[in-house]
Amino acid sequence: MSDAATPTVVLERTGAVASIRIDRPRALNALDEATLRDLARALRDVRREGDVRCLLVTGSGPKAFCAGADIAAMAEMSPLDARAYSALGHEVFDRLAALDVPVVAAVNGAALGGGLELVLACDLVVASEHAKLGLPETSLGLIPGFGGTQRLALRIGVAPARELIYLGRVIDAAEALRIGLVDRVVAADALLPEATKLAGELAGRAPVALRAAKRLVGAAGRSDLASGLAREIDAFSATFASEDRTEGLRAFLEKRAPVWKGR
Ligand code: CO8
Repeated sequence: MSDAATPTVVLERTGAVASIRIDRPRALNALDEATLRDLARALRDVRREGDVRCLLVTGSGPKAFCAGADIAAMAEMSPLDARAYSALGHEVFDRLAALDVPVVAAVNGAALGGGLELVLACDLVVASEHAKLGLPETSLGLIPGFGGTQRLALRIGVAPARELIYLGRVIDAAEALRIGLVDRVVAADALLPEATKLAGELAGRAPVALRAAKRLVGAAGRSDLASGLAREIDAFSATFASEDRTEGLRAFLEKRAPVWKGR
């Protein structure tokens, strides 16, 4: 459990990159209610800071990114309690997915159940070669309850999502890379440097353009193609009202690096 004196989520900032670390290593960073609330607070703080241009999400300790929802807590829950817990997880992960900056997950170990659902709410995923990923809820007589039935299918397709969820299969990083569940796999000691480098690269790119790209790509496949393409025309023309596009095109023509303002 966490309390005000011992928060289970650590928020740090290096330049334009904020990082959130789930810090409950004795329970393999499992997401009890207090940890979900600490995560919600950290996300609120990231939004309030205003000038964050990329967020990195990781877990404390060598073993786990996050071992999922708290199994001990769930053992005591009524269906009503479970509904509230599931809704809280959805609310927090929806807020993470809706952040208007790119989010990079650095998966340092097991990302299981709610832990993988946390990964699925992020934009890009860098995994340690030791990472294990899966939605094993059906092995516990449950189903994924923090968005996994939808976001896994959206990320890797319905057929491979069926196999992982129905069988509760836990896969290694190499297989996760092969099926498109993670984007990069690196040696364990290179994980944070690589993920931080990627976050820095994203933070250095045009914020207005990335914000629009994130919104549009995130909506792909969730509405009909014609509506998505129409939204792209709207967003494309809207970037022409930004200082960033004036700067980006001018910097290209002047053969210099652009200086983004984020507006
Ligand atoms: N919740 C609470 N505690 C946990 C969890 C968890 N999810 N996972 C591990 N722990 C605890 C263990 O109980 C243990 O505590 P203790 O030392 O007090 O006995 C400690 O962390 C270390 O764990 P292990 O000894 O098991 O470590 P191993 O290295 O042997 O194994 C594993 C690591 C493989 C990650 C193993 O711990 C494991 O399988 N954990 C469970 C993974 C899992 O099934 N996750 C899915 C949970 S269900 C879920 O996420 C549903 C999401 C939607 C919820 C909707 C709300 C209703």
